[in-house]
Amino acid sequence: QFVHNIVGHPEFQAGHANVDFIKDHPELFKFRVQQDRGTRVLGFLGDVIVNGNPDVKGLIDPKRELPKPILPLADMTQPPAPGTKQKLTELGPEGFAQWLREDKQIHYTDTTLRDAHQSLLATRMRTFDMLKMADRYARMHPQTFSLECWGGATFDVALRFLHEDPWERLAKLREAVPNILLQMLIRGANGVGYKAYPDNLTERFVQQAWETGVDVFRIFDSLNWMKGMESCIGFVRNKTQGLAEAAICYTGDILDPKRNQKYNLDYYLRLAKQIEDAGAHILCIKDMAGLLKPYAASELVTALRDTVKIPIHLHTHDTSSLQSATYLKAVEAGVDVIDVALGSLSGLTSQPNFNSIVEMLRGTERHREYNQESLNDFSNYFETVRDYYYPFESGLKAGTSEVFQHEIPGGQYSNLRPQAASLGLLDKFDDIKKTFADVNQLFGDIVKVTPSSKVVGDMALFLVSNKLTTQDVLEKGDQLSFPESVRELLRGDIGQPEGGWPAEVQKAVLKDEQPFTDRPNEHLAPVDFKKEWKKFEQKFGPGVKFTDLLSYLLYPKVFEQYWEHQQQYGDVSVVPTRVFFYGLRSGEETIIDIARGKSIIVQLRSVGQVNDDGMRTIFFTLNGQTRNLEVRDRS
Ligand code: BTN
Ligand code: 3PY
Ligand code: ZN
Repeated sequence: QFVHNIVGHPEFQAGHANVDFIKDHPELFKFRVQQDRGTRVLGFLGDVIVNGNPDVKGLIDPKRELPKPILPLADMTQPPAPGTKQKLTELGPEGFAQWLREDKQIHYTDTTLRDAHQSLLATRMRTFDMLKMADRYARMHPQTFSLECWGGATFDVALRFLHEDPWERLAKLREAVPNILLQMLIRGANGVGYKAYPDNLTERFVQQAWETGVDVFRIFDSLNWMKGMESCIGFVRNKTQGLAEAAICYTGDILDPKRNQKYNLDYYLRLAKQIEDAGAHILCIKDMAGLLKPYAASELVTALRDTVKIPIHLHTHDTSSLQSATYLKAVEAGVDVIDVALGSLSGLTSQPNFNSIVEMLRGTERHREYNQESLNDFSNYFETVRDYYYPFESGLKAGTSEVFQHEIPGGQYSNLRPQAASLGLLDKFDDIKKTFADVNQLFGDIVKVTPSSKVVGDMALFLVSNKLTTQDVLEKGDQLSFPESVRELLRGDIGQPEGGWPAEVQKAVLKDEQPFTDRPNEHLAPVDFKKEWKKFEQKFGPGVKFTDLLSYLLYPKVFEQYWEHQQQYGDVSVVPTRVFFYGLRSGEETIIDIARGKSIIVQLRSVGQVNDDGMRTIFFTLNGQTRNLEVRDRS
């Protein structure tokens, strides 16, 4: 932090100043000259040109050509037609839910801007590529139920790797799409994080998300624990006029006698009823790993329609490549909304293909009309955009029925491989997938979705890298020290699974530590927002926003680093993606819209030799004027 001012210094204010105060506090002299936006963004480009973007380090193919995406056609002289957003305002959440349940035509949630890239490209899609198409989409496809565009892992990744503000992303998407419901994924008491947060923090988060633009809150608990969802459902109902959509996470196979001891039809119906009773406006079947097979979908959706009165929204991942059949059966059984992704970002660990599913139903009573030519334009746009993110592709080439054994969620699959690679275990990936299934059984056969799935993954990596089996855990667990996340899970930090934790595993992992069975949030002090805001402003200086405080409270270290980056380089979300990841070549130029109505044209002329101080001079032109910049070569 930069505290320039002696009287503003917290220690001085606390009365701890003496004659040596100035000498002891060199930070008082680290003046930050606030540069203009153009200069700051040049600084960022300079660093990427000289040192590369660390996020793609070692993953770049310099010969790869990256053509420019073609924007889908739309009549931008007209405002977007009214859609589900206006319908929600008109009917209110209860009335809207009833309308949805009674509507005959199938509804579509487009997940391209959240789960599709989370599951295929390690969540790296930037706001830049979303904003180019969003206002066109609002005009061309206003009949879409919702755009899933926020929450899940996007919050963390935006701040941590993309150095952009997730709240700004949401606000800008809201402005571009005033007519279609915007949807987020929230992990109940775990918010958009990996642990339990104080209830009043989640409450403020939900309220702020609504105020910034979220309409549909898809709420789940990673163990299907009602206590992890209930309060969040309440926050949406009490603090917003949005829709509380709560999820049953689907695991196992209700039609397989070997897998349906615990997770059978009765189990899901019971949970669905509890969700309805807790006040959810919509019920979601969240099939995060793509395990819901077609005939099971028939049975489940039919029974759920008989059990609850609220509409049913189905989410799946096409990891096995079977899931369009699941949608067919679910649509026949009366599901109200299904999740799809634009063609070029569909399939494999992502959602089924929007463009094709529309055609699957054409000519039937449940068909909803779409301009297919335009849907294909949008798919083609993202096909080119996807290329820019090639370093983040998972390597999965075809659907795999292995998923029915390992049950790894789509959103985790693309992360587990690089995690294994970073531990030097890539050649053991098959073993890791099998061990993932073993660990699931060791933990008592649990629901696996963020964050519980991450813990199962951590344990699988731990066992494989230490050449241990789940049997070893039971036999000599008392001599082993397990990953911290495994201890937390078995202590009850993220809640209770159906049937409780297996006692002998708990004993082996926790040793003498006592587990708890109540809500982990009960052990957390509520956030004192007045006090936190004051501390926050003092630490980060004036100019911070309330949304920054929320980001900080959820991810303190990540936010701090984001803030440093933001101070040094400004808002880098406006940098075109190709330049953001790969820099510029000599002679190449780029146009950057650094603020509303203000663009700069930057050309890289050349990069100088590294000098004795380890610096290089970079010769740019900015709007035709020569600009030289000194950049440290850290390579
Ligand atoms: C260009 O002129 O096309 C850009 C050249 C950038 C070269 C940078 S300097 C630091 C790093 N080390 C290299 O060998 N190449 C890059
Ligand atoms: C997330 O929590 O990010 C998920 O996508 C879970 O499926
Ligand atoms: Zn998903």
